[in-house]
Amino acid sequence: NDNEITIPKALDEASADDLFCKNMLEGLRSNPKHLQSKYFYDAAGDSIFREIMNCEEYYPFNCELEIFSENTAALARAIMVPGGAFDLIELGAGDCTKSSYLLSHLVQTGADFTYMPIDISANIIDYLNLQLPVTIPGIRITGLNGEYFDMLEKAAEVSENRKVVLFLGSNLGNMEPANAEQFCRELRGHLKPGDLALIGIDLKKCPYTVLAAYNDKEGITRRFNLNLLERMNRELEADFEVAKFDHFPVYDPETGACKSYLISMADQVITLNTKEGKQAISFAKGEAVFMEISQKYTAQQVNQLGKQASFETAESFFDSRGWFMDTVWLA
Ligand code: AVI
Repeated sequence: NDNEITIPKALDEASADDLFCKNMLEGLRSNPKHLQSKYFYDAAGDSIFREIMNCEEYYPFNCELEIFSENTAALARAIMVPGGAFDLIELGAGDCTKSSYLLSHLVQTGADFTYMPIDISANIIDYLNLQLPVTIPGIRITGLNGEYFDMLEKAAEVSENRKVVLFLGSNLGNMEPANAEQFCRELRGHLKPGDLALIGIDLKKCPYTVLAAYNDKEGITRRFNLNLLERMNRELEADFEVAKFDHFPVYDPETGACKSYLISMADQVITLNTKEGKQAISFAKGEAVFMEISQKYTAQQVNQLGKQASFETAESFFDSRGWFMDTVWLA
C-alpha cells in the first residue's frame, strides 16, 4: 500500500510477541501483581471493546460522539488557520467513528489537510487506508503503523505542514496521572509552536455513574478484563482457568482513579510457556491483580495538565451533561 509507512513486519511481530511475554511475566512476578491494559486489545479484545462502547452504562463513548456530532463546525474552526495546509494526526485512530464527523466537515469545506491516523494495529491502518476514501470521498490519508511517538517523528519527516494531533476517547486516562503528565510533555516535545493537540478526557462525576461504566450488568467489562488471561492462554500457552478469577472494579471519587482488578478466587498455580521454558506463577485465594486505571479529571485539572506540559488551552468543548471534555491545546 503506497499510502502506508510501516516497519518490516516479520521483525516487528516477533519483537512484539517477545515484549508481550516479557511484560506479562514481569507483572505476574511483581508484588502486588499487575498486568498492562494496553494488552487488552488483541482481535478478541477489540471486539469486546466495541460491545462496551455500545453498552448502556459505558457513557464516555456517547458523550464524545455528542461533542463531535453537535460541535463539528466549531471544532473545525478551532483547529484551522485560514488557508494554511495542515496534517491531522490521530493517535490510536480505531475506526475513527468520532473523528469522521470532523474529517467529513473539513473535506466538504475544502480544508487543505492530510489525515494521518497512527495505530499500533496494522489491520486498522490497512482498513482505514482502504475504507476512508470510500466513506469520505476526496480525503487525503496517509496511515502510519507503529508506536505513537515514533510515528509522530515519521509524520514530521514526510511533511513540514502544521500539525494537529487528536488523542480522543479518554485514552490519556489509561495512564497513571504521573505518566499522563510525562506523556503530555513528550507530546509537546514533538510539536512546534502553532501546532495543536485536541485531547478527549472523561471528567469526574457521580461515583455511581463512573463505577457502573466499568461494572456493566451484562458483564462485558468483566469479559474484557478476563480476555487478557485468555490471550495468555492463546499466545503464551498459559493454563488460566478464567472461572477462578473475578472482576473487581473500584472508583475513588477523591482521587478520580477508577481501577480494575482481577481477584484470584482460589489458591492456584498457573504455568505459561516462554522461550526460556515453562514458568509457574502462584496465586493466593483473594489475591488481586491490578489490570487498568481509567483516571477521571476535573476540567481545571485538565487545564493544569496542559499548562505543565507547556501547552496553552485555546478552547474546550463539553457534552450537554458536562461529563466529558475535548480540549484544544496550543503548542
Ligand atoms: C480505552 N479506554 C479509554 C477505556 C476506558 O474507559 O478506560 C477502556 C475501558 N476499560 C474498560 N472499559 C473501557
